[in-house]
Amino acid sequence: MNSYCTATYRAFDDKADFDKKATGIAVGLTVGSWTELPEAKKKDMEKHLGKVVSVEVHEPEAGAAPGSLASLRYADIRIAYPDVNFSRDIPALLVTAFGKLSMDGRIKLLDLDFSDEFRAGFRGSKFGIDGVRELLGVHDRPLLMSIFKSVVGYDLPELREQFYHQALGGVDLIKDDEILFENPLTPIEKRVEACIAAAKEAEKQTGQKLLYAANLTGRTSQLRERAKRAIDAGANALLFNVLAYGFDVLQELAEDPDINIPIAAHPAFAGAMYPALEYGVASPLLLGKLMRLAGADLVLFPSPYGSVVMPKEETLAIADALRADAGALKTSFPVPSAGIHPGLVPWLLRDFGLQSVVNAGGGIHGHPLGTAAGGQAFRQAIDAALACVDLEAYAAEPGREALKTAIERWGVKR
Ligand code: 1AE
Repeated sequence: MNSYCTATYRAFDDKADFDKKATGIAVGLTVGSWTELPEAKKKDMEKHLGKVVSVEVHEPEAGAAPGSLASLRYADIRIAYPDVNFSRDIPALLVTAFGKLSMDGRIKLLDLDFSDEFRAGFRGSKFGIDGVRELLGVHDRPLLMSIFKSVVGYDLPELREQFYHQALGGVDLIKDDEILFENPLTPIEKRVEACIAAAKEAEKQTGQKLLYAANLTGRTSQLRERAKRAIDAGANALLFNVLAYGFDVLQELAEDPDINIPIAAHPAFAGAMYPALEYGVASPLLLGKLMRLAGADLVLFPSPYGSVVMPKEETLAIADALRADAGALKTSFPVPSAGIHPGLVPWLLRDFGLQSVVNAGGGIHGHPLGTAAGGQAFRQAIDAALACVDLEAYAAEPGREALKTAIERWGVKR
């Protein structure tokens, strides 16, 4: 029996016959032409033919705000593509379902439903939420991640110092800034050696384990060897700019038996793909489903209330795609990020729950009492939110100067 992967599109057009358009897509992206084929050939080609599953037309609503979705004429179209047409890899599926079509008028790819057969070709992440928690020994609260800031042009002792202060604040993970590339001052192996040494020193004081996600960069052909050298130097996690390289490169790294450490996916470049209403790829597919399928253990994306924002329903849909049941695929940690400060923590917990990572750069380094206090303020904010205690009331108690000062600096979102 044939199995199919199903794509959902939103196509916009003021006049089009959407049923005809859907048939054109289903035929055009599979067998190319149908009506002209001789009957005998049709029998052979049937198993390769795309099928229109549904077409739901939405007419513009009177009085809708100009430019809003409701003001536009569009159709949600579902097309099933036979698995027999493409190999078991993300590039093949993307080119089938949204290759040429992505350039053909006002159309956005909303979703892809993978057949069991297609999904069986993927191992997903090696660690997932449970595996990362196991490495850290933390099971009862959201994790806290800190981001290096001011890294370009700095040398190893300077990065080590910055790392040490972040570690002292009680964070669980520290990630490189995504713009720190291979460079003579702080090549990845040297960076890893220096930062892991700082992590061990900090652990003596905090008693806390820590993962350092070192940014894996450079030419694709060199990534595997570079990752292995970083691991030999002590690396215990990696950061990867997935969209600049492609999902398949992430999959190669995640499946490599010698790269046995978690991979955090950075969303850099995603803004070129998801925000337009009428074009591109919807963010829950781009940063949720596909990241998880390709093997990300943690996925960063903009939050609904920081400095770089994304509509809340999209952020929740990304988190859902990373954690929903997906057969044998492990879950991935949602990491809503950008402009996060302690006053947002109750919102982050309410919206993303325990199985998420609170992540901040400026919200830690910019703490008036220093970077370590920045981490401590977040840990205190997490404790308060878990106890369902008002942040300001919690901060007013003795020993909570870090949180109190952070609230003075950034406020509390109400
Ligand atoms: C969505 C990615 C966020 C990110 O990578 C980053 O560096 C955030 O920094 P802050 O927390 O906004 O300073």
